[in-house]
Amino acid sequence: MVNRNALGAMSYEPSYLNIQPGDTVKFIRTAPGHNAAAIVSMWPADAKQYRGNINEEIEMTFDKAGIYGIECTPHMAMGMVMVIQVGKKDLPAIQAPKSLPSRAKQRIQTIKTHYSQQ
Ligand SMILES: [Cu+2]
Repeated sequence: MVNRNALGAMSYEPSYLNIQPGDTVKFIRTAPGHNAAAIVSMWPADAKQYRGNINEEIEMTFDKAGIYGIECTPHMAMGMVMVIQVGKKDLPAIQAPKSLPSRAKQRIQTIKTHYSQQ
């Protein structure tokens, strides 16, 4: 959770992870005032949802393949979101729900472009 990176202000570094079922991700606080929580509308319906408190270095374990959106609750409207893809890397499959704030949708598009080039 950082205040700025290559993708812009208020970001996760990295903003995209491709991991395998059973992997655990720990969110590290490098700047204060952020959290990491499930974007409910961008989360597999039957997967465990997590909601970290502000400044909490939460660990999330992903047992099911799928696409998981993570939000910083206070900065979601500023576009502070990231995507974890469990299973095969498939950036075109990532779709931002229409209900997300516009800057969050823009960030997800930026993530898809940025991480397709890696
Ligand atoms: Cu934040």
